[in-house]
Amino acid sequence: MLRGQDRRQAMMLLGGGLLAAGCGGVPSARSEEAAAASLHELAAAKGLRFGTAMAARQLDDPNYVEIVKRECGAIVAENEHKIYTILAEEDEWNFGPADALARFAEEEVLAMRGHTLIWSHPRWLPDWLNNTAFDAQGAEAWIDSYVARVAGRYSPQVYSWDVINEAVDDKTGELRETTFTRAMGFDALTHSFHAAKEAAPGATLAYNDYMSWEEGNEGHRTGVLRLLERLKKDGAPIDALGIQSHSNYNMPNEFTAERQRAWRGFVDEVVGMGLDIYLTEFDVNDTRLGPDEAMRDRLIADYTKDYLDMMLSYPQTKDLLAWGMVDKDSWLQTFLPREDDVEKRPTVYDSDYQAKPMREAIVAALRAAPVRS
Ligand code: 9MR
Repeated sequence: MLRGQDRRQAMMLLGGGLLAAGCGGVPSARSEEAAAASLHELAAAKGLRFGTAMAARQLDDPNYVEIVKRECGAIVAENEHKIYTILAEEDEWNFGPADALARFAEEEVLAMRGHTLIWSHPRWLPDWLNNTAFDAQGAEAWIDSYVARVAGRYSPQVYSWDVINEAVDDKTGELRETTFTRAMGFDALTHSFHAAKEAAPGATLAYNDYMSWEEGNEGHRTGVLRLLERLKKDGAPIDALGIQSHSNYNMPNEFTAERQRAWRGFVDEVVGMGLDIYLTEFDVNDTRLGPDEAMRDRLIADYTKDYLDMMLSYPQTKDLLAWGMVDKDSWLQTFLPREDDVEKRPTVYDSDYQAKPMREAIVAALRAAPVRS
């Protein structure tokens, strides 16, 4: 079996040959092509990256590994780069799980994305850190040394970092308070970007958040725009907005024309600031749909196509990362549980590792996407 570079080159040739055969071909040749080419190859042909979140424990699941190797050009650590993993206790550094993912990415010639240097939300920072009372200088020094150690360790492998994650309160649109912002105010964010630039000068730097097209997200969207404007004004070296692309509350059949218009307005403002867009955590929640699998898969696939058509129509969109590739491992199985206890179907492959209609929708959206540089 081919591994790493050899495998990828072979796939390139295969993808290129099939693409060439597809030009002007009959419809059946086209669908064969769509079935044969990997999501990564289809994305790469448009100047995009396709990849997925991966947890270190999934390295022990040969079926998951096979899907990642077959379909993906990039991985992002699901939890392994978070402060609560790397530094759960003060001074007890734990790079083991992140290193394991980094090694896998290197062996398989997969690009590696970093998520996240500072999750700007006390719920996801370790208690010992929440309970540390910094003054401004102390907070700055802590950020400098943590970011240097983490981003430095994975530089230049990690091509892009979520420097700050979820700093905006989704209800009020205001900045969340953390031990860092208490000490430094907004400068805690700007400073983190500078620290990341210094530690990983070759990586693109993103602010990542879950504001979405859904009802009730207006304040969150406005807050994120305010935050991005301030980062730009203060000279933070920010390259992109990570749009997580979870749809948690409104169901896939509720992506209405009116919501699409409002959402497009938000994305227009973001690209108007000169930022790229990474779709960093794509999945689709089906909590309130009936249990019928075929019906759910169809609605999820339709939504996937509509959402990706819109987002990939922006040449600024560079990455499409799924938040997991197999249903049974999705965080959504336990988040907002279904009342009927039926398994959710939020990802590309079902729990028997079989591709679902969502995959065809991604193929169609990638094929329809304009080429970007
Ligand atoms: O999928 C992740 C889950 O395993 C973790 O328990 C959870 C808390 O760390 O984070 C999940 O991933 C989140 C991501 O880091 C940030 N955006 C929302 C994602 C889903 O909650």
